[in-house]
Amino acid sequence: MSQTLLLIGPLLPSVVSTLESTYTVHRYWKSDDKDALLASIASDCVGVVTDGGNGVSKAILQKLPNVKIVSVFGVGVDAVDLDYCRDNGISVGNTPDVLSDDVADMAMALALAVSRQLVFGDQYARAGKWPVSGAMPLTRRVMGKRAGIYGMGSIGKALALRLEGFQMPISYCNRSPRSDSENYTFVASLKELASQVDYLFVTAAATPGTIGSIDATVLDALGPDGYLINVSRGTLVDEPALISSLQEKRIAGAGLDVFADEPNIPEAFFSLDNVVLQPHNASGTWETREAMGKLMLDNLAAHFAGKPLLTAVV
Ligand code: 8YV
Repeated sequence: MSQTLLLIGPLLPSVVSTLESTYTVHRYWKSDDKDALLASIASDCVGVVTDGGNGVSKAILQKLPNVKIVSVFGVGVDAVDLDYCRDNGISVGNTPDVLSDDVADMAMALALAVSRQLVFGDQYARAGKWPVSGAMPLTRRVMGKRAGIYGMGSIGKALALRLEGFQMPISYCNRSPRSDSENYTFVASLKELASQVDYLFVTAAATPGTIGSIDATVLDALGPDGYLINVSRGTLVDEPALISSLQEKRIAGAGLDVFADEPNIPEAFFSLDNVVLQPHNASGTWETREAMGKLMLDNLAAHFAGKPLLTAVV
Protein backbone atom coordinates (compact mmCIF):
# COMPACT_ATOMS: atom_id res chain seq x y z
CA MET A 1 0.00 0.00 0.00
CA SER A 2 1.34 3.46 -0.86
CA GLN A 3 2.18 5.99 1.83
CA THR A 4 -0.25 8.82 2.45
CA LEU A 5 1.00 12.39 2.02
CA LEU A 6 -0.52 15.83 2.47
CA LEU A 7 0.29 18.33 -0.31
CA ILE A 8 -0.12 21.85 1.10
CA GLY A 9 -0.31 23.90 -2.11
CA PRO A 10 -0.06 23.49 -5.89
CA LEU A 11 3.25 22.43 -7.48
CA LEU A 12 4.41 21.88 -11.04
CA PRO A 13 1.88 19.39 -12.55
CA SER A 14 4.61 17.00 -13.75
CA VAL A 15 6.00 16.87 -10.20
CA VAL A 16 2.56 16.21 -8.74
CA SER A 17 1.91 13.45 -11.24
CA THR A 18 5.22 11.75 -10.33
CA LEU A 19 4.31 12.17 -6.67
CA GLU A 20 0.92 10.57 -7.28
CA SER A 21 2.46 7.63 -9.12
CA THR A 22 4.14 6.58 -5.87
CA TYR A 23 2.06 8.03 -3.03
CA THR A 24 -1.54 8.68 -2.07
CA VAL A 25 -1.74 12.45 -2.16
CA HIS A 26 -4.33 14.67 -0.43
CA ARG A 27 -4.58 18.30 -1.61
CA TYR A 28 -4.89 20.55 1.43
CA TRP A 29 -5.55 23.83 -0.43
CA LYS A 30 -8.39 22.28 -2.47
CA SER A 31 -10.30 21.08 0.57
CA ASP A 32 -13.40 23.04 1.61
CA ASP A 33 -13.29 21.54 5.09
CA LYS A 34 -9.62 21.45 6.01
CA ASP A 35 -10.15 20.26 9.59
CA ALA A 36 -12.26 17.36 8.33
CA LEU A 37 -9.56 16.44 5.79
CA LEU A 38 -6.84 16.48 8.47
CA ALA A 39 -9.02 14.38 10.81
CA SER A 40 -9.76 11.84 8.06
CA ILE A 41 -6.04 11.27 7.26
CA ALA A 42 -4.67 11.78 10.80
CA SER A 43 -3.62 8.18 11.36
CA ASP A 44 -2.47 7.38 7.80
CA CYS A 45 -0.60 10.54 6.82
CA VAL A 46 3.16 10.05 7.16
CA GLY A 47 4.53 12.98 5.21
CA VAL A 48 3.93 16.56 4.11
CA VAL A 49 4.97 18.10 0.79
CA THR A 50 4.96 21.87 0.51
CA ASP A 51 6.60 24.83 -1.22
CA GLY A 52 8.84 27.51 0.27
CA GLY A 53 6.11 30.13 0.56
CA ASN A 54 3.43 28.00 2.22
CA GLY A 55 5.63 25.79 4.39
CA VAL A 56 3.59 24.01 7.03
CA SER A 57 2.32 25.29 10.34
CA LYS A 58 2.57 23.70 13.76
CA ALA A 59 -1.27 23.67 13.85
CA ILE A 60 -1.36 21.33 10.84
CA LEU A 61 1.50 19.11 12.03
CA GLN A 62 -0.11 18.73 15.45
CA LYS A 63 -3.16 17.23 13.75
CA LEU A 64 -1.02 14.70 11.85
CA PRO A 65 0.90 12.88 14.61
CA ASN A 66 2.40 10.23 12.29
CA VAL A 67 4.09 12.67 9.91
CA LYS A 68 7.84 12.09 10.03
CA ILE A 69 8.97 13.95 6.89
CA VAL A 70 8.33 17.44 5.52
CA SER A 71 9.74 17.68 2.01
CA VAL A 72 9.94 21.30 0.85
CA PHE A 73 9.91 22.29 -2.84
CA GLY A 74 12.12 25.34 -2.24
CA VAL A 75 15.24 26.36 -0.39
CA GLY A 76 13.55 28.62 2.17
CA VAL A 77 12.18 26.83 5.21
CA ASP A 78 11.11 29.89 7.18
CA ALA A 79 7.44 28.92 6.80
CA VAL A 80 8.04 25.47 8.34
CA ASP A 81 7.93 25.23 12.13
CA LEU A 82 11.44 23.81 12.47
CA ASP A 83 11.40 23.79 16.29
CA TYR A 84 8.27 21.67 16.28
CA CYS A 85 9.82 19.34 13.70
CA ARG A 86 13.03 18.99 15.73
CA ASP A 87 11.11 18.31 18.95
CA ASN A 88 8.93 15.69 17.29
CA GLY A 89 11.47 13.75 15.25
CA ILE A 90 10.20 15.08 11.91
CA SER A 91 12.86 15.29 9.17
CA VAL A 92 12.79 18.37 6.95
CA GLY A 93 14.35 18.46 3.47
CA ASN A 94 14.62 21.41 1.06
CA THR A 95 15.95 22.05 -2.46
CA PRO A 96 19.12 24.17 -2.18
CA ASP A 97 21.71 24.78 -4.94
CA VAL A 98 19.56 23.62 -7.88
CA LEU A 99 17.84 27.02 -7.93
CA SER A 100 20.81 29.26 -7.13
CA ASP A 101 21.69 30.15 -10.73
CA ASP A 102 18.16 31.20 -11.65
CA VAL A 103 17.72 33.22 -8.47
CA ALA A 104 21.07 34.93 -9.10
CA ASP A 105 19.98 35.63 -12.70
CA MET A 106 16.82 37.27 -11.38
CA ALA A 107 18.81 39.44 -8.97
CA MET A 108 21.02 40.59 -11.85
CA ALA A 109 17.99 41.12 -14.11
CA LEU A 110 16.28 43.26 -11.45
CA ALA A 111 19.42 45.35 -10.94
CA LEU A 112 19.66 45.95 -14.68
CA ALA A 113 15.92 46.52 -15.09
CA VAL A 114 15.62 49.14 -12.37
CA SER A 115 18.87 50.94 -13.27
CA ARG A 116 18.38 50.95 -17.04
CA GLN A 117 14.60 51.57 -16.67
CA LEU A 118 13.71 48.58 -18.87
CA VAL A 119 10.03 48.58 -17.95
CA PHE A 120 9.71 52.30 -18.60
CA GLY A 121 11.61 51.93 -21.89
CA ASP A 122 9.36 49.08 -23.01
CA GLN A 123 6.24 51.13 -22.26
CA TYR A 124 7.78 54.17 -23.98
CA ALA A 125 8.47 52.14 -27.11
CA ARG A 126 5.05 50.46 -27.18
CA ALA A 127 3.18 53.71 -26.60
CA GLY A 128 4.80 55.14 -29.75
CA LYS A 129 6.51 57.92 -27.77
CA TRP A 130 9.91 57.63 -29.47
CA PRO A 131 8.94 59.26 -32.81
CA VAL A 132 6.86 61.90 -31.02
CA SER A 133 8.92 62.80 -27.94
CA GLY A 134 12.38 61.62 -28.98
CA ALA A 135 14.77 59.51 -26.94
CA MET A 136 13.76 58.39 -23.48
CA PRO A 137 15.52 59.97 -20.45
CA LEU A 138 19.00 58.73 -19.63
CA THR A 139 19.41 55.95 -17.07
CA ARG A 140 22.11 54.67 -14.69
CA ARG A 141 25.07 52.38 -15.49
CA VAL A 142 25.43 49.07 -13.61
CA MET A 143 28.85 47.97 -14.88
CA GLY A 144 31.68 48.70 -12.46
CA LYS A 145 29.49 49.91 -9.60
CA ARG A 146 30.02 48.60 -6.03
CA ALA A 147 27.96 45.56 -5.07
CA GLY A 148 27.08 44.37 -1.57
CA ILE A 149 25.71 40.89 -0.97
CA TYR A 150 23.79 40.26 2.23
CA GLY A 151 24.02 36.47 2.73
CA MET A 152 26.94 34.70 1.03
CA GLY A 153 25.38 31.26 0.67
CA SER A 154 24.89 29.31 -2.54
CA ILE A 155 22.73 32.05 -4.12
CA GLY A 156 25.07 34.83 -2.97
CA LYS A 157 28.03 33.04 -4.49
CA ALA A 158 26.23 32.44 -7.81
CA LEU A 159 25.33 36.13 -7.85
CA ALA A 160 28.94 37.15 -7.11
CA LEU A 161 30.10 35.29 -10.24
CA ARG A 162 27.66 37.32 -12.31
CA LEU A 163 28.68 40.59 -10.64
CA GLU A 164 32.33 39.81 -11.41
CA GLY A 165 31.33 39.70 -15.08
CA PHE A 166 30.05 43.25 -14.64
CA GLN A 167 33.42 44.20 -13.08
CA MET A 168 31.73 45.18 -9.84
CA PRO A 169 33.85 45.18 -6.67
CA ILE A 170 32.05 42.88 -4.21
CA SER A 171 31.61 43.20 -0.46
CA TYR A 172 29.42 40.93 1.63
CA CYS A 173 27.84 40.63 5.03
CA ASN A 174 27.45 37.16 6.46
CA ARG A 175 27.34 35.57 9.91
CA SER A 176 31.09 35.02 9.47
CA PRO A 177 33.70 35.51 6.74
CA ARG A 178 33.81 32.65 4.22
CA SER A 179 37.08 30.98 3.33
CA ASP A 180 35.80 30.38 -0.23
CA SER A 181 35.03 34.10 -0.74
CA GLU A 182 38.42 35.64 -0.13
CA ASN A 183 38.28 37.75 -3.31
CA TYR A 184 35.37 39.61 -1.76
CA THR A 185 35.47 42.03 1.18
CA PHE A 186 33.76 40.87 4.37
CA VAL A 187 31.86 43.59 6.23
CA ALA A 188 30.49 42.52 9.61
CA SER A 189 27.79 45.20 9.87
CA LEU A 190 24.88 45.32 7.42
CA LYS A 191 24.53 49.08 7.87
CA GLU A 192 28.24 49.51 7.16
CA LEU A 193 27.89 47.34 4.04
CA ALA A 194 24.93 49.43 2.83
CA SER A 195 26.93 52.64 3.26
CA GLN A 196 29.78 51.28 1.11
CA VAL A 197 27.86 50.01 -1.95
CA ASP A 198 25.70 51.13 -4.87
CA TYR A 199 23.66 47.91 -4.97
CA LEU A 200 22.62 45.99 -1.88
CA PHE A 201 21.55 42.47 -2.90
CA VAL A 202 19.55 40.48 -0.35
CA THR A 203 20.18 36.74 -0.58
CA ALA A 204 20.19 35.81 3.12
CA ALA A 205 17.77 33.21 4.50
CA ALA A 206 14.88 34.45 6.64
CA THR A 207 15.81 33.66 10.23
CA PRO A 208 15.07 35.39 13.54
CA GLY A 209 18.44 37.14 13.08
CA THR A 210 17.71 38.53 9.59
CA ILE A 211 13.96 39.24 9.63
CA GLY A 212 13.36 43.01 9.66
CA SER A 213 17.09 43.70 9.35
CA ILE A 214 16.78 45.96 6.26
CA ASP A 215 15.29 48.86 8.21
CA ALA A 216 15.25 52.64 7.77
CA THR A 217 18.81 52.99 9.08
CA VAL A 218 20.14 50.49 6.53
CA LEU A 219 18.18 52.16 3.71
CA ASP A 220 19.47 55.59 4.72
CA ALA A 221 22.99 54.17 4.75
CA LEU A 222 22.43 52.90 1.19
CA GLY A 223 21.55 56.47 0.29
CA PRO A 224 20.06 58.37 -2.66
CA ASP A 225 22.31 56.69 -5.26
CA GLY A 226 21.80 53.17 -3.89
CA TYR A 227 19.55 50.36 -5.09
CA LEU A 228 18.05 47.53 -3.03
CA ILE A 229 17.54 44.19 -4.80
CA ASN A 230 15.68 41.50 -2.85
CA VAL A 231 15.37 37.88 -4.04
CA SER A 232 15.23 36.33 -0.56
CA ARG A 233 12.15 36.96 1.55
CA GLY A 234 10.08 40.12 1.93
CA THR A 235 10.17 39.70 5.69
CA LEU A 236 13.84 40.73 5.78
CA VAL A 237 12.77 44.25 4.81
CA ASP A 238 10.78 46.80 6.78
CA GLU A 239 8.36 47.39 3.87
CA PRO A 240 6.78 50.65 5.13
CA ALA A 241 10.32 52.05 5.61
CA LEU A 242 11.26 50.92 2.09
CA ILE A 243 8.14 52.52 0.59
CA SER A 244 8.94 55.85 2.33
CA SER A 245 12.57 55.67 1.15
CA LEU A 246 11.44 55.11 -2.43
CA GLN A 247 8.72 57.79 -2.30
CA GLU A 248 11.09 60.35 -0.82
CA LYS A 249 13.94 59.26 -3.17
CA ARG A 250 16.15 58.56 -0.14
CA ILE A 251 17.30 55.52 -2.13
CA ALA A 252 17.57 55.44 -5.93
CA GLY A 253 15.36 52.41 -6.47
CA ALA A 254 14.53 48.80 -5.74
CA GLY A 255 14.10 45.51 -7.57
CA LEU A 256 11.82 43.22 -5.61
CA ASP A 257 10.88 39.60 -6.24
CA VAL A 258 9.58 38.98 -2.73
CA PHE A 259 7.15 40.62 -0.31
CA ALA A 260 6.22 40.30 3.34
CA ASP A 261 2.60 39.17 2.78
CA GLU A 262 2.64 37.20 -0.49
CA PRO A 263 0.80 37.11 -2.79
CA ASN A 264 -0.30 40.55 -1.66
CA ILE A 265 1.97 43.43 -2.70
CA PRO A 266 1.50 46.80 -0.93
CA GLU A 267 -0.32 49.05 -3.42
CA ALA A 268 2.07 51.91 -2.68
CA PHE A 269 4.69 50.13 -4.80
CA PHE A 270 2.47 50.21 -7.89
CA SER A 271 2.66 53.97 -8.39
CA LEU A 272 6.44 54.18 -7.95
CA ASP A 273 8.60 54.53 -11.07
CA ASN A 274 11.83 53.69 -9.22
CA VAL A 275 10.88 50.09 -8.48
CA VAL A 276 10.66 46.94 -10.62
CA LEU A 277 8.42 44.21 -9.23
CA GLN A 278 8.21 40.46 -9.83
CA PRO A 279 5.65 38.02 -8.38
CA HIS A 280 8.19 35.84 -6.51
CA ASN A 281 9.41 34.18 -9.66
CA ALA A 282 13.19 33.98 -9.28
CA SER A 283 13.26 30.17 -9.40
CA GLY A 284 10.41 30.12 -11.93
CA THR A 285 11.98 28.45 -14.95
CA TRP A 286 11.00 25.04 -16.28
CA GLU A 287 14.56 23.81 -15.82
CA THR A 288 14.87 24.82 -12.18
CA ARG A 289 11.36 23.86 -11.13
CA GLU A 290 11.89 20.36 -12.63
CA ALA A 291 15.19 20.07 -10.74
CA MET A 292 13.56 21.26 -7.51
CA GLY A 293 10.78 18.70 -8.01
CA LYS A 294 13.27 15.90 -8.52
CA LEU A 295 15.21 16.81 -5.38
CA MET A 296 12.01 17.12 -3.34
CA LEU A 297 10.94 13.64 -4.57
CA ASP A 298 14.42 12.20 -3.95
CA ASN A 299 14.33 13.46 -0.36
CA LEU A 300 10.98 11.73 0.15
CA ALA A 301 12.25 8.51 -1.41
CA ALA A 302 15.37 8.56 0.78
CA HIS A 303 13.26 9.04 3.90
CA PHE A 304 10.93 6.15 3.09
CA ALA A 305 13.94 3.95 2.23
CA GLY A 306 15.34 4.65 5.69
CA LYS A 307 18.27 6.61 4.29
CA PRO A 308 19.51 10.11 5.16
CA LEU A 309 17.87 12.92 3.20
CA LEU A 310 19.97 14.27 0.34
CA THR A 311 19.52 17.83 1.57
CA ALA A 312 18.40 17.76 5.19
CA VAL A 313 17.55 20.91 7.14
CA VAL A 314 16.42 18.98 10.24
C1 8YV B 1 9.87 29.15 -4.86
C2 8YV B 1 11.37 29.92 -2.89
O1 8YV B 1 9.23 30.18 -5.54
O2 8YV B 1 13.03 28.29 -2.87
C3 8YV B 1 12.36 29.07 -2.23
O3 8YV B 1 12.48 29.18 -1.00
O4 8YV B 1 10.80 30.77 -2.30
C4 8YV B 1 11.11 29.74 -4.34
O5 8YV B 1 12.12 29.09 -4.98
C5 8YV B 1 8.88 28.41 -4.06
O6 8YV B 1 9.34 27.57 -3.09
C6 8YV B 1 8.06 27.58 -5.04
O7 8YV B 1 6.79 27.84 -4.91
